[in-house]
Amino acid sequence: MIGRVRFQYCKVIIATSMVWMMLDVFVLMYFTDCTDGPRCGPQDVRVIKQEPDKVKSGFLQKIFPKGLLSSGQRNGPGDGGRAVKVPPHREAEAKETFKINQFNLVASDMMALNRTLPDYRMEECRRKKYPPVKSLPKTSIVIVFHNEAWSTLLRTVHSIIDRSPNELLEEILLVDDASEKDHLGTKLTDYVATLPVPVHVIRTGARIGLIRARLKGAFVAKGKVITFLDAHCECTEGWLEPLLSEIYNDRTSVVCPIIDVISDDSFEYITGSDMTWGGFNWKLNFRWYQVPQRELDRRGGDRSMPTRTPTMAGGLFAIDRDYFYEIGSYDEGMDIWGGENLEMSFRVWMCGGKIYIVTCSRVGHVFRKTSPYSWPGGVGRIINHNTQRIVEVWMDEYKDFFYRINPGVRATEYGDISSRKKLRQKLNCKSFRWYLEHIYPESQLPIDYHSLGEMRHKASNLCLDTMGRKSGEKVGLEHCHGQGGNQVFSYTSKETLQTDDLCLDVSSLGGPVKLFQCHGMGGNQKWTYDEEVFSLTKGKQIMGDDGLCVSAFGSETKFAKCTSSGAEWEFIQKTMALRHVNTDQCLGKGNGVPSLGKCDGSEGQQWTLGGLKEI
Ligand code: LR7
Ligand code: MN
Repeated sequence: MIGRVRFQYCKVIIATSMVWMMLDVFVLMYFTDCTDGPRCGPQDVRVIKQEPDKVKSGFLQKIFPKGLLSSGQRNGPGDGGRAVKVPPHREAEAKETFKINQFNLVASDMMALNRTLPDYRMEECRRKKYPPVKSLPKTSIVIVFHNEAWSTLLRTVHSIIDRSPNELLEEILLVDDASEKDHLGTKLTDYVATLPVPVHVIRTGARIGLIRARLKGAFVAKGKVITFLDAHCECTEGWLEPLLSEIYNDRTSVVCPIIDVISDDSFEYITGSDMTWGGFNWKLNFRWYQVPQRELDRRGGDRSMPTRTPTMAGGLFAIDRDYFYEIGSYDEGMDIWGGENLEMSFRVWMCGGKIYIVTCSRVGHVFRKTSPYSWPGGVGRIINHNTQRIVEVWMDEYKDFFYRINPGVRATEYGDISSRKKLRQKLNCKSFRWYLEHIYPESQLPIDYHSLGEMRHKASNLCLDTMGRKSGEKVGLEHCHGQGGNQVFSYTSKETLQTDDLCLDVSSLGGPVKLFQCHGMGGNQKWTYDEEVFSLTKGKQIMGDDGLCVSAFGSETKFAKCTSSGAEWEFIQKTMALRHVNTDQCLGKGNGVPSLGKCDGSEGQQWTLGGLKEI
């Protein structure tokens, strides 16, 4: 209610102070006690002195909502993207209200709805010339939300209006997914009616989840392009033009900004790296990984060029509206949250489109550690339901890999997928293998693999176990439980021993065997398994498939024509040893933990790999 009153107060003031000379007085009045007093509360858009000629020409009234004027240098909480310091007497309140949205609501409410942010773009981006605004396509911006806080939602909206050429904004569509907060009712509709670009609130009625809510927004969107944003974002200077100009150049490009981090605790704006792209792990969770050299080379080392990304985070992207429908919009069968980003990523790449991270466009997003809202039917049910719809429609034979890792997922129903399968056929999409080979060869999901299952140590009959540890930590040995999970490893065709996106890694002779993020470059993560060992004794000749025989040339062995007097070999054994290539040592057990030692062919260095197959 206070907010509403304050807003009225602003309107009254502005109505009587349209003459620019009076603005000075207004500024003073408004700022005097703005440390932590009632005027600095949640709905505060602070006012500072404007350039007189712009005010006279009505510029401000066009750019900012009636009565809410702001620009230039300011020094309030959070301005300049700085961290907000919650005063000591409000710390308890901040802690208490954190759980409402899973971010520091007090900090967010202390900041201006149009706080200032520096221009974070790299130099080359600021110099870049884009097509003139009049030739770029206009965009509708679709923001879906369920119980979003007032200040984060409106800060998203203000940042769009303040930092986009308004000629490019067709409209902003706020899709309310059955929120239960008073401030998102008529207060919101009244507020947005005062904004200088068309902002419409669409109500879904019942809770339909973010995927179907976005579809509702897209359905009424009039812009040539649709830009989707989460409801707790801040767009920075020049964010929109680079996105739209990529689509202008190629309507089958789906484009994302760099997603910077707005701290969930202090609301500090922290720039993200332009050297990461989107991937996914074995559970099909979206993950950020380092952009590989291959992609840097493709861009000729120019970091201001868009990065081709295998997947997108999902919340922030722009797409040509007609193309959005041509390529199959979203899977309407997906519930509440999750999976739609990978589904769209696979679909776009496999069916002829592209996905880019446009490194000249930066938008901040409040990253949260947990989700604040309810999950009807349970988180597990929803995620498993959505994930299976991806796996079943898009992943071909790789679905077996997924189910072997995540057998529990199968217990959840996933509904009817026939229309999505038909879509894939109609669009004549390529295979998932093609996607892995051509778009994502660095994938953590091995394109080919020799084994997938437990790694059992012969002498002790124990199994290699991650112990739930993370990158940089040691791997363990435990009783084999046969339940998969922490004991599932794959020996891949890249010769890594891998579990999810972690690889067995040894960095020094005799050093500990650790888990490390797989880097795909061999090195400390390269292992051979079960190299055959022969010895030259009396015995049989060994003939290969091609009719040639193993022969000895000095200390080397080669295939050569079989002769009656040829070398005779005895096959000793399959070594079953795992040899770490860089150190030329074999994996065994020392002090109860996996460790490397000189390869000696003993039982202590023999391993059986579960799910071994020929590839
Ligand atoms: O039932 C719901 N109805 C909704 O309208 C649940 C959510 N929502 C809204 C919600 O209010 C928010 O505005 O949907 C939006 C996204 O929900 P978040 O903020 O809880 O999602 P997230 O940021 O944790 O998750 C990321 O993955 C999601 C998978 O479904 C979506 O694609 C999100 O848009 C996406 N966010 C981003 O890509 C931002 C960068 C995060 C990363 C990595
Ligand atoms: Mn989000």
